[in-house]
Amino acid sequence: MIDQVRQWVVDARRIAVLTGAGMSAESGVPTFRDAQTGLWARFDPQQLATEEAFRANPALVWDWYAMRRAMIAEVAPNVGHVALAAFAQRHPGRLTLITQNVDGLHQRAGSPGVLALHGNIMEDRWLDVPRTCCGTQAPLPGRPPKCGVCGNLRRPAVVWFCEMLPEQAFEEAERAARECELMLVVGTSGVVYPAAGLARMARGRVAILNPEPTELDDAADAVLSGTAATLLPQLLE
Ligand code: BV8
Repeated sequence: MIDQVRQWVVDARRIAVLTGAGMSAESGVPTFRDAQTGLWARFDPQQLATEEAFRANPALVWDWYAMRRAMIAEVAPNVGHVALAAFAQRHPGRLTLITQNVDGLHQRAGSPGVLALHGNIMEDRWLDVPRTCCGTQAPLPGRPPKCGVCGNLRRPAVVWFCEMLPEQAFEEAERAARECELMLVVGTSGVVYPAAGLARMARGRVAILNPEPTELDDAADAVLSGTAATLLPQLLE
């Protein structure tokens, strides 16, 4: 089956790639649903990754992100990230990379034009926007940092549950799905929408790369049972 998918890669002029947390597992970043190390196991992202939780307990949610930021700062892109970046550099304009991941590892590996649907955990922004005052004053240090004039809080620049995805990025991702001849779906359980829905929008063939079954397997033309760092270098060499 991998030889078949490799031929699909060779033949496809437009390739879309949708990645999830499993893409970064071999870099040492826990996935959300891995029972042993996954963040779902130790924290309930349904509770923590929401504006409601942040407003209710800003320090707790800020600390959760600070712990994740520190962990991500210690890791590096794996050979799967590097294979995607190298392919995009060898074939400009042929591969569109769409990620649900907030760890920035695709960008650090050198992938161009990454469509980061859920934002970037290493950046933050003001909680209350649009801003009406104190635009000049730097936020006061704290957990989370806050504005000394109006009390506005800094928050991670990620998309929380029940928040809209960045409009332009998602529009470009939908277009890439609808125009592609091949979509590689790598390291995602296919549970979180609307990102997972892109795999069902794909015009072309869909190949899933995952060591476990996913919620999207029924939409696939091929399911490769394996890891991102093992399969991607073989498919994209
Ligand atoms: C929204 C940032 C409109 C924060 C994240 C239908 C339509 C629209 C919305 C919904 C819908 N149904 C439900 C919803 C609501 C909700 C949702 O999808 N809920 C789920 C839980 C049911 N969606 C939303 O709220 C989205 N917004 O819809 O806006 C709207 C507005 C108002 C009201 C309603 C709707 C926003 C979703 C974004 C949430 N933010 N991240 C943060 O990180 O703190 S999502 C989070 O989950 C991460 O980004 C993660 O990437 C993502 C998805 O999970 P996966 O990537 O798939 O990771 P997972 O752990 O699940 O799986 C890992 C996989 O890797 C496994 O399959 C494993 O086998 C595999 N694996 C392991 N090792 C490897 C591997 N694969 C390869 N190699 C390996 N080595």
